[in-house]
Formats: sequence, structure tokens, C-alpha cells
Amino acid sequence: MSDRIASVWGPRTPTARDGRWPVRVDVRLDLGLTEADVEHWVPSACVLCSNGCGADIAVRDGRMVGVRGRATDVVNHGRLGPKGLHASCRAANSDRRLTRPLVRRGGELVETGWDTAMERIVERSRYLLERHGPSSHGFYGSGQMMAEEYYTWGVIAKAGIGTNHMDGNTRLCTATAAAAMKESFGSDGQPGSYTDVESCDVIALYGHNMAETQTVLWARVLDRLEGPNPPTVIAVDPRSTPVADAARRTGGVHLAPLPGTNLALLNGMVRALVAGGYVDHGYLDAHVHGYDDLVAAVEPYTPEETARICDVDVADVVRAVEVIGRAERLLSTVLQGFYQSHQATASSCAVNNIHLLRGMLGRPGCGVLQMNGQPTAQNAREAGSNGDLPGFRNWDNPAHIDQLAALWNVDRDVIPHDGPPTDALEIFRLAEAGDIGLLWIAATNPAVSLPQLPRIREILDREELFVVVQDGFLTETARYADVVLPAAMWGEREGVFTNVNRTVHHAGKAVDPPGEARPDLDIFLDYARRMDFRDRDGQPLLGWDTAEGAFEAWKECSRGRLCDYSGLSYERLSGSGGIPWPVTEATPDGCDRLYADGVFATGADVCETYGHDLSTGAGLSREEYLALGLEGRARLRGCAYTPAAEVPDDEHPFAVITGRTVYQFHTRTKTGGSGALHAAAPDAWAELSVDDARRLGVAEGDIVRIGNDRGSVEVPARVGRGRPGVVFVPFHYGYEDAASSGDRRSPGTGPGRAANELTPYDKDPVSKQPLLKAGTARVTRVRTGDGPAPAPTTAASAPARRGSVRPTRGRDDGTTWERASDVVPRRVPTPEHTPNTGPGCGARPSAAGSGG
Ligand SMILES: Nc1nc2c(c(=O)[nH]1)N[C@H]1C(S)=C(S)[C@@H](COP(=O)(O)OP(=O)(O)OC[C@H]3O[C@@H](n4cnc5c(=O)[nH]c(N)nc54)[C@H](O)[C@@H]3O)O[C@H]1N2
Ligand SMILES: Nc1nc2c(c(=O)[nH]1)N[C@H]1C(S)=C(S)[C@@H](COP(=O)(O)OP(=O)(O)OC[C@H]3O[C@@H](n4cnc5c(=O)[nH]c(N)nc54)[C@H](O)[C@@H]3O)O[C@H]1N2
Ligand code: SF4
Ligand SMILES: [Mo]
Repeated sequence: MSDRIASVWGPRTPTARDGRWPVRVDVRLDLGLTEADVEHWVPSACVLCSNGCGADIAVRDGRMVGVRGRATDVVNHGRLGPKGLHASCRAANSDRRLTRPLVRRGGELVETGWDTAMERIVERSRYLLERHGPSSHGFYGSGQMMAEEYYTWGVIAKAGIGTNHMDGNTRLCTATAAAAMKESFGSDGQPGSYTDVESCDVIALYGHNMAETQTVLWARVLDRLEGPNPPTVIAVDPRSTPVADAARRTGGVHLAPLPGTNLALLNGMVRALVAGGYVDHGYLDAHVHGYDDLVAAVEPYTPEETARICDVDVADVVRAVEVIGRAERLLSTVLQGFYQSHQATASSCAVNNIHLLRGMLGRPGCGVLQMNGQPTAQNAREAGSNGDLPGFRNWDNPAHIDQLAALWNVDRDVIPHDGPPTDALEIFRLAEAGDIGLLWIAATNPAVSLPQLPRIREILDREELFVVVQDGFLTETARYADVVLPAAMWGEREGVFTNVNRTVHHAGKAVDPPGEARPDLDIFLDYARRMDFRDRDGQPLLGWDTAEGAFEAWKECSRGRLCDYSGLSYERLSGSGGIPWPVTEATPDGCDRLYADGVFATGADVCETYGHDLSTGAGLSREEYLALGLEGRARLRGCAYTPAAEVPDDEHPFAVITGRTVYQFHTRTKTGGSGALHAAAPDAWAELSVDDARRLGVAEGDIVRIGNDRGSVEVPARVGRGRPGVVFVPFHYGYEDAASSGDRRSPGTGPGRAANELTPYDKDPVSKQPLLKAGTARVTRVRTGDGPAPAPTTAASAPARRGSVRPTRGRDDGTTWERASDVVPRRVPTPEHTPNTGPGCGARPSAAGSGG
């Protein structure tokens, strides 16, 4: 038995360089049960982050009673982290789930039947379509549904309604990952692989607190750090995270730049790599475009100038560059500290620049992981229910629109392609302006997760705006809805999804959804039937009525594109150890990494975008793109650093950054119902550096007010380990606990606790990702608190003074144990990734040709 709240990453299973990561099977069953009590196990994968760990669901008496990591899975080799173990079954078993549709009657949300709820939506849809056309409709989705659902919803919006106003919360999450890969490599699609963890000798994490946000991947890294020939770690984060601790421990470097200065730092690193002679000119000449322009762009960023802008030590910059320059095999990861910060796309491309300059892509240990966050964000981007077209197609390429029109058998003009799909902040702005009259929100909680919440609440509250919310819980957002549709959640329906490194899993149905709740797919199909969407021949637009049927349709749409699923099937996927796309006749077992041959997806007929000016966001025309003469070469992308829109000043002296803790997932509907997770991180806090706390007279646990012109929060202070001038606020805590019976606050009646009361309504010019780690504020002490802040002590939010706060420990809400790791491997072979990285695993015409 083991406490996986206290021991976040579990016991070590050391791995040597180029060794195989051992199996360790993590299990959690409800209190009092053993594996002998389990009636059957349903193969699935965890949906509590982008890692997508293979997991089997324990079922007994029609209930989900536990979860076990799948030993044969290539992603996790049997492991699960605290969220996977403790939260997986919580939503299904919660007594706060929505079980019937709700409609607004006399100002109140009241229960009703499906017919009434759906007809209300259809009536409003028809009315708006007649009077105002397709652009009256906005669809705002998620990175947490299934591939089948995204594809179906995308076809409805794009070919049924014909609106360009469709996006997902993936815009808040991984829009920059996609944008950076498009700008550098021509298309979305992760070049690297998790197996690079085993082979690398340097691992650099940029704005990525992997230890808390992909705990199983971090366990994989920790196992390398504990084995022979450990890699050196570089951490770039203003906070002292466990990743930063590992950097110090391995003789690497922790760079803690001022928030918003990532690009200056990266430009400085690129300049020093060039100056130090660390460039692989052979690789550049053969496979890469734009060297001279990049060298010119980074010229101003001497180590001294870089250190000045970022407020870091010159010696640390120099040392980080030496470590990266001397690496034989470099693995880099990038996440929200870059994606949600100033100059997001340019900074993330700069990490790609380092790999291209060093020729470190497409071979073992040499990968860049432009990370995802949500479990199924990848599918939203691939299947096109966000601001992308299905199959990584380019909205600006008429041939790609024709392919979709042929596939769906509709007139090409039905599919909106006058401009890029509308981004989330713009969709809400159009709703604010009255241009969008129906906003359908599925599997996301924007009343907590979008920036500038006072403004978001006003938009959702508008009389003229008809809001549909499709969720498992009565969230902060659902309280503003005109119609609430109760959705099935994980384990209550089947579907396919894909993790960060392209690995595809089938998630099975273990139990029935509660009450009248329905799978998202069924809701979309029902709407399409009632709206009577037809194709060119008068046949129903959607030719499927099951999840497997939707998957088959999506497979056809992906055929011939980089994200080719055509060689997959439910049968092959179910219970498998995960298969990474592209999966075709040529690569039936998938591909461990892309671009081994150095041919990138930049061909004008293949690419997902013609590219943008990284500083202004202005798009290139096809002619301008063709004039670059890329012909399959990757692009080095230079861009000058400019100071952020808001920088600390006398009135607002603190940079505000926001993010996560290991024990909660987003707005907590999935984790809040777990007693163990809730107890570990029950309420919001703010982290101040020791120096700032002293200056403000703030002691541990004192209530502080953090405010700016947009809003304020009042929360207890953790005197933490971050850098001066920065205050960190977790974004998990809205004004109520939808999934547990905890405390409820009303918006606008007092100071809030949600980080997004403070964040600006601002976005990156290229990816249009909101700058959720930006903005400034003042911090004032309000009063003495009731004890230490409710911040966990096990990771980045640990107090500066170790031992000053009672350590975070598990609470007995079920058993958690690791099955003895030395027993399992004898029975189960260590999973092996497909070694395939040859032809068909990249952007050659055979794999990424005309498509459609
Ligand atoms: N436990 C847990 N795990 C999760 C999730 C969760 O909610 N809880 N959510 C999942 C999702 S959807 C996502 S997107 C990922 C996110 O995973 P991460 O990106 O790792 O998580 P964050 O805490 O949002 O941000 C990471 C770090 O960015 C740093 N940062 C802030 N501003 C800057 C800056 O200007 N520059 C630099 N270099 N760093 C900065 C913060 O200090 C923080 O430590 O996590 C996934 N996993
Ligand atoms: N300040 C700040 N803000 C942030 C971030 C940050 O770091 N700082 N991070 C951003 C990021 S990266 C992300 S990903 C977002 C996340 O923000 P949200 O998407 O708003 O957060 P969740 O709590 O995951 O909301 C998902 C909702 O979907 C419901 N749900 C879960 N599964 C299903 C399903 O299968 N079907 C249906 N219909 N509903 C389901 C859940 O009950 C929940 O209400 O927040 C963003 N906002
Ligand atoms: S690392 Fe992510 S996918 Fe794996 S168990 Fe933890 S939350 Fe689930
Ligand atoms: Mo995310």
C-alpha cells in the first residue's frame, strides 16, 4: 500500500541510457476491494492530462470501482499518477451529476425531457439561420471529448450550418503548439517521441512543470535521472518547480526569466549557439531554410543584453547554451509557460530553431515535444472541431476545401474558407457585440477558464444570447445557460483519442451514464437529424449513427494526410498498448517519430498553413509562400523580442502568472469529487517570493488581495520559492465546487478566488492563444489568515521554509498501491514502441499527398 498523494511519482525504477523503461503497475480500488472482487476490466486510457496513460477500468455491480495502469502500454508501462488513480472514476460515481436536460423557464433552470430541450435549440437555430445566416452560430468545444465527437461536430458546424465561428478550449491550451509546428515544419504533428526520454543526454523543459502536469512522463524522466548516465536537465520557469530542482541536481541550469521575456531568452540562446559553433551545417544545408535571416534576427541578443532583459545571470545563460550545444541527443518540451505568455508562437518556434540548428530531430533521443495539455486536444485539432480544418488541411488552399467538399458531398461554398476560423476570444467578442445569437458550449467551463472573467460573465448573461451548455455537471458556465444538456463522461461511452506523441487509444464503455445523460456523439447526431442537414444528393449529411461509424468516416478524412488513421480500427485499438499515427498500409504498426528523412510537411500542396509574420500575425499568400522555395525543408523562424503590453510599474508592481497544481484538474469537475485530491489542494492561494512577502509584511497564510483594473482575488498567501516580482495564482478555483458539496460563492458579491478575474483579454498574434500568464497587479495584505495557505507542499507550491507547514499527505478515501514492480516484468514483456521511423513516417508525398 502506498500514499500516492504524498508520493506523487511513486517508487523509482531506474533506467539506463538507451535501456527500456521497466514496467510498474499502479492500481487503485475502492476501499475494501481487492482485484479478486473485480468482475471485469474494461480497456481504456486516462483522460486527466495529455499523457494518455493506458488504463483498465475495474467494474463491479455496474459501477466503476477502480483503475489499473496497463502494463503493456507504450505510454505508461503500467503507471498512473495521483489524478489518474484517484479521480478517474469520481465523475461517474458523483451524486452531483446532471441526469436530465434543463431549460430556462421564468428565469430558473428546470428539468425537462430531451425532446423539449433539443427542440428549443432547433427552434432557435432555425430562427437565427433564417434571419441572420450561418454566422449567427458559434460553437465552443473542448480538448476532452472523443475523436468521433469532434469530427461529427465539425462536419455539423462547417457543412451543416456553414459557420466559421467554431473553436475549442484547445485555443487556450495547445493552439500555440499547433501554430509552432505549422510555422516551423509545415503542419501540426509531433516530431518526437516519449522514447526519446530513454535516449537523450540533455532534456530541456520550457515553461513546462512536467512534474505536476504529466506526472507519469516525469516519473519516466526521474527513472533516467536515477539510472546510469543520467541526462542533464535545463528548466526555464520563473518558479522553482520540481523540474527546476532536477536541473540543479543534474548539474544543469534553472533559468527563471521575468514573465513575458521568453523570446529574448531564446533569441539569446540561439545567438550564443551560433557564436559557439554548435551548428550542424550539414543538416541545415540539406533540410532547413532561413539560416541567414535567423542569424540577423538574433544578433542584438548578446548574453549580457539577454540577461538584462530577462533579469537572469549572464553565467546561467552561457552555461545553458554550453549544455545544449554539447548535447549529443537533445530532447525539448514546451508548454504553457511559453504558449500562454507574451510572443507565444515566436518563442515556441525558437525552441524548434534550436533543434533544427543542431540537426537534432528524427532520430532517437533527438525530439521536440510541443506538448499538449488536455487528453484529447490532439483530436480536436486533427478532426477540426476547433479553429482548424479536419486532417490538418489548409483553409487557404482551394484544393483542400475541394477535398472536404467531395468527402462530405456538399458544395464547396458551403464550407467557410474566406478567412481563418474564428478564435475563441473573437467568438465571445462577437457574442458580446450581438453578432452571434446562439453559442453552444460543450465540455468546457469558460466562466472559470477564459480570461477577464467579469467580462465573460457579462457576455454569457446577455439576454439576446442563447447559450447551450453540454456538460456532466452544473458548472459555473451552465448556470448561465438557456439549455443544459447532460453528457456522458469517461467510461460511460466509447471512443478513440490521441495523446501528445500521436499515440492512439480506444477508450471503452464500462458503465451506463447516469439518468438520462447521453454521449456527446448522440447529442450531436440528434441535433443533425432534427435540423435535417442534407448533402448535395439529398441524403443525410452524416452517414453514421455509431461511434465506430464516425471513426470510420474520420479515417477516410485523414487518409493521405500526415495524421493518417486509415490503418487503424476499433478492433486493432481496443486493449492495445497504444499505436502512434500515421498508421497506413506502409506503416501498419504506426510511427515512433516523424521526419527521420528530413523531409518536412512544407510542400505548398501539403502544408497546413502558408505561414505568418511571427510578430504581427499577418499571413503569407500562396504566391509568397511558393517564392520561399521550401520544397520539404523546415523553416528557421526569427522574430525580435518586444516588451509585453503590460509590464510591472509603480501602480501594478507584480507580474501575475497562473497555472496548476498536481492534485487538481482545471475547474475541478473531474478532481474536486475525490476526497484525497480535494484535501490535498482544497482552495485557492497565491505564491509570493520570500523577499516580496517580507517587504509587504505578509506571513504564511495571511490573506492578500491581488487586484488590477479588471478584477481582484482575495486568497491566503504561500511564502514560496518563486522569483521576486512575480505572484502565482492557481486557476482551478471558480466560485463554486460543481463536483463536490464544498463552498459556493456568488460572482460579483465579494472578492473572487479565480485567477482569471485578473488576466487580460489579449492573445498571441499568430496562434490567437489567450495570454493567460500575463498581466500585472498590486498585492496588498488584508488580514491574518487561519493558518497556512491551502497550497500543497509536495511540488512547486512548497513553502520556502521547509518544515514550516504540515506536509501534504493522503487521506483514506480508497487504497492505492503499486503492484511489486519486479514481479510484473516476468509475466508481461516491457512494451516496445514501434521502431518504424522510415518512409511513410513523414511528409513524403506517399504519406501526405493529396488526401481526401
Ligand atoms: N495536475 C494537473 N495536470 C495537468 C492539468 C491540470 O489541470 N492539473 N492540465 C493539463 C493541461 S490542459 C495542460 S495545458 C497542462 C499544462 O501544463 P504546464 O504548462 O506544465 O502547467 P502550468 O502550471 O499551466 O504552467 C507551467 C509553468 O509555466 C510557468 N510560467 C508562467 N509564466 C511563464 C513565463 O512567462 N515564462 C516561462 N518560461 N514560464 C512561465 C509557471 O511558473 C508554471 O510553472 O497540464 C495538463 N496536466
Ligand atoms: N488563468 C489561467 N486560465 C487558464 C489556464 C491557465 O493556465 N491559467 N489554462 C487554460 C487551459 S490550458 C485549459 S485546457 C483550460 C481548461 O478549461 P476548461 O475546459 O474550462 O476546464 P475543465 O474544468 O476541464 O472543463 C471541462 C468541462 O467539461 C466537462 N466534461 C468532462 N468530460 C466531458 C465529456 O466527455 N463530455 C462533456 N460534454 N463534458 C465533459 C467537465 O465536467 C468540465 O465542466 O483552461 C485554460 N484557462
Ligand atoms: S499522467 Fe496524465 S494521463 Fe497519466 S495517469 Fe496522470 S493524469 Fe492520467
Ligand atoms: Mo490545457
